[in-house]
Amino acid sequence: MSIPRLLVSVAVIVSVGAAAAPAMANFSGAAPDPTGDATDPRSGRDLEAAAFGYDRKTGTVRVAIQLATRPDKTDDGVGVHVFLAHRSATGCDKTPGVSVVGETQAPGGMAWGLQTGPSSDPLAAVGSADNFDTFDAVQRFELRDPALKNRAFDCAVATTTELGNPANVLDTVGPIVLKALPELRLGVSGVPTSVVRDRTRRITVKVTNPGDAPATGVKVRIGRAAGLDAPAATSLGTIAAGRTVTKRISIRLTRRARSTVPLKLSAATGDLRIERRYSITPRSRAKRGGSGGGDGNRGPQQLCNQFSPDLSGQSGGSLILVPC
Ligand SMILES: [Ca+2]
Repeated sequence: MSIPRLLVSVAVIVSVGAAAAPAMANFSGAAPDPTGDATDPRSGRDLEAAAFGYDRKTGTVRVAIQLATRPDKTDDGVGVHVFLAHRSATGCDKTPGVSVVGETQAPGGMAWGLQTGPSSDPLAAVGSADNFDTFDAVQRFELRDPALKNRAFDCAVATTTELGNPANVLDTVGPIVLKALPELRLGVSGVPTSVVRDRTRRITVKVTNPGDAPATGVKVRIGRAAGLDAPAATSLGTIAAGRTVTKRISIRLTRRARSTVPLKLSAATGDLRIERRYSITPRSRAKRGGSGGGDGNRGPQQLCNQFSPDLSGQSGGSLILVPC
């Protein structure tokens, strides 16, 4: 079956992203679930899909679940219970694991608990989370806490449960495997603020993968612009997690460069893309003593990917560009 798209406006996603750290999810996963298989046929009990993202560096868990219908405001709703943990021979049940519970009819009120040892142990940390979409067919919530950092959760499950009786599970999605993801950082140096026409300058690009999986087929691209002579794409191959690759790229402003020329550099692996933008002013002749145009062009803020879990595909989420 096709997985329904997440019905969340871009504006909402951006506002969440702007408040969050630039890191994307280091681990993510999504899965559909059949319609009509909940044990309670009433509105808003039936799960159709769930998506999870986990950023171990900031200790952020993002969740989106899709119900078959919008919860009915005239009834008491349903319990929502999701958890992220580690895989074992018996399922997604090995600690450390974090459990999040709430109700579809309780605005904002989600509670979470972190279990680091046997279930008989007290919870290692607890907290609350906001449900951004109470009463909606798609419900998203996010929790962030230092206690959730570096847990490397690798599986997740979402359930709906009878209100007041969480032992009565009405529908389940998962266990879903959370896949490790690469991440990219793009450093650029040597970009001149101005340059003599037809004189070649070399800039240095440094692409780092601070993520948890290899970044394959990494390419640095330079956007086309009138008067800019630069390679459209430079291949960097695979960058292992934690490694950096450096390349020098030659650029030149031609006679066609009339005024300020935009220089847009991006680095990409798969759907993951980051970019930096600069502008260079052409000059006709060199300043006294050299080719001029120092390396002081810092450009505007770097744009990075922000992860937002959604239900639109196998990756478990969408990547949007936000200021780092
Ligand atoms: Ca279902």
